[in-house]
Amino acid sequence: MFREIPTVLTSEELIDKMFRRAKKVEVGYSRNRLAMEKNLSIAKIYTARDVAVSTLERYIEAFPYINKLHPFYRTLLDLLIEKDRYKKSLASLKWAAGRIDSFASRYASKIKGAGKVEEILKFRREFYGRAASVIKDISSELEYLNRARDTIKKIPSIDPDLPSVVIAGYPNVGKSALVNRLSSAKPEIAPYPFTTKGITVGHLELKDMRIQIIDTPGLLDRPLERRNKIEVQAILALKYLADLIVFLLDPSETCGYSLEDQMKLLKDLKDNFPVPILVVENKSDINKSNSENLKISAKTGEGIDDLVFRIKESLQRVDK
Ligand SMILES: Nc1nc2c(ncn2[C@@H]2O[C@H](COP(=O)(O)OP(=O)(O)OP(=O)(O)O)[C@@H](O)[C@H]2O)c(=O)[nH]1
Ligand SMILES: [Mg+2]
Repeated sequence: MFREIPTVLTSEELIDKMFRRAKKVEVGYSRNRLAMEKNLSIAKIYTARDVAVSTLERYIEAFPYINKLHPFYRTLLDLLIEKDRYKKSLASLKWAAGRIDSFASRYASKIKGAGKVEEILKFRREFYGRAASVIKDISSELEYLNRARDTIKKIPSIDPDLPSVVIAGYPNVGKSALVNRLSSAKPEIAPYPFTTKGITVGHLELKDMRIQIIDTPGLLDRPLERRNKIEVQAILALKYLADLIVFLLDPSETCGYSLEDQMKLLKDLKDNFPVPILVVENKSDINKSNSENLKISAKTGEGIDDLVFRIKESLQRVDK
């Protein structure tokens, strides 16, 4: 959803683009040299204005309006960009477009009233100079927005409005295996700030429901206390996305973590996520505990139907 933001030109590139287009403008021949020069200059000015204004407006349109975003995205953006600077930069683009537009009208009417060709050319040059200087005035804002664009593009493209299940649990308990097992198509990796791996999004297609299954490698796989503040917030942003957390335990401990440590992580998530948590034991093919928890094997498929039933049941209770 954030992929469509165009590259933001530097002020030099934008000025260059403006003049290059204006240079190409031609008008029909007229015997009246003065009238012809006027038409030509006005057409050039309007072309330059159109290039500048439409480019700037395209940027303003393309950058997301943070306050209107889904809270999941809003939280991530708040962490990733300086919100005030972002808003000010977009406002200054709007200001620049307005300035250039009004210079264009003013100089076009000056040209209309001009009595000599030299005057026309002088006004045209003056317009160019002023338009270029307006764009130079916003050069740091343009550069900042281009950096913000790179950051925004790293935000995962997931549909926050689909019912979503987030899979949590220590490394190697079988989270990815489960997402693969549940997803009809190949899960896609969406970049996520603060992890190198990104999060994986698969879809569980049921007759009457499409459910997003999200694997979060490196995020919900160890206690929050071992994270810095920003990372914690980025992790907690997942609460806006998750309608249900499936917490995977590996009672076989072949994952390399004791069941005791795994239970500690579960408690940590319970304390921090105001989201229903379904505890599921994986690897039932090699180890079965005598607990009440749902038991599955992501490897053999045992218990998966029950799990799907439980997920569906839990999601139907939430109103989306
Ligand atoms: N026997 C058995 N092995 C399993 C099962 N599910 C996963 N595994 C194995 O456990 C190992 C880890 O599985 P992954 O799905 O990569 O685990 P993960 O939780 O995604 O691990 P990270 O991405 O590192 O957090 C792999 O070797 C899997 O083949 C299962 O149900 N039974
Ligand atoms: Mg994994």
